[in-house]
Amino acid sequence: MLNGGRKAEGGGRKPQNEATHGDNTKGWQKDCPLAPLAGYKIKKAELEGIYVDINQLPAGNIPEIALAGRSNVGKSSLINKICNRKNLAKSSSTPGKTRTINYYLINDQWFMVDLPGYGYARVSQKEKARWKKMVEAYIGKREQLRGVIQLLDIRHEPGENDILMKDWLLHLQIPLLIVATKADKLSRGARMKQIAIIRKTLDLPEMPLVFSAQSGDGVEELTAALAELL
Ligand SMILES: Nc1nc2c(ncn2[C@@H]2O[C@H](COP(=O)(O)OP(=O)(O)O)[C@@H](O)[C@H]2O)c(=O)[nH]1
Ligand SMILES: [Mg+2]
Repeated sequence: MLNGGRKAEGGGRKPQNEATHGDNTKGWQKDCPLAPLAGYKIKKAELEGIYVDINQLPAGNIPEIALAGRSNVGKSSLINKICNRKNLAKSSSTPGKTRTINYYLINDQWFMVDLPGYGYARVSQKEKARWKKMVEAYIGKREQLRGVIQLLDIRHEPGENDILMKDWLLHLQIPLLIVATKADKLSRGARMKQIAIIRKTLDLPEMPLVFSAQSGDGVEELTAALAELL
């Protein structure tokens, strides 16, 4: 997990008083930090709302984890997979259409936030500007934000927007997890090669999490990482 050099606890926007994994895990966490997280399960997921205006986002202090990435990178598919649901998040065959922020309430505890995808060529400058304003305002100001999952297609070298997004998140010291999606599309050898390219292009100190919504690779690791972010 990248966090701009910041220690995992303290600092940033993380509240000091909340234990989202249930009080019974507190003792565990002290002695063996990963033990309770490895078993974290998403048991309940529901669409909470679809927003076009960040001024209308839910009030209150429910923690949020946002998903960022290019259109078509596999955000909706990832949500469906880790929530074990077929059509919770609409996977669109016309990428770039949705410029909304979609909120999913997970385990009645936290929100997974599907941000509109960037970098889709066939939208107008005006649309792009609107996207930029909305996502910048969300990531820059949202107090409830605990971390961002940035998705990259494992087959492609990260683009300019991917690099800008990652640098910006680090700059803001927002905990960041990079996930390489669509792993099933490559052989094992090709995966390793692409992961090396992604690491180099984004200057990552660690491996991205390798994920496939088709095969289920990486689901448990990702779920544990989400729990850790909260
Ligand atoms: N083979 C494969 N296809 C995927 C995977 N994830 C997404 N896709 C496909 O990629 C396309 C875009 O996925 P979607 O989840 O809608 O991307 P989004 O625009 O980021 O929400 C769809 O046709 C998906 O079926 C994956 O892990 N493996
Ligand atoms: Mg989507």
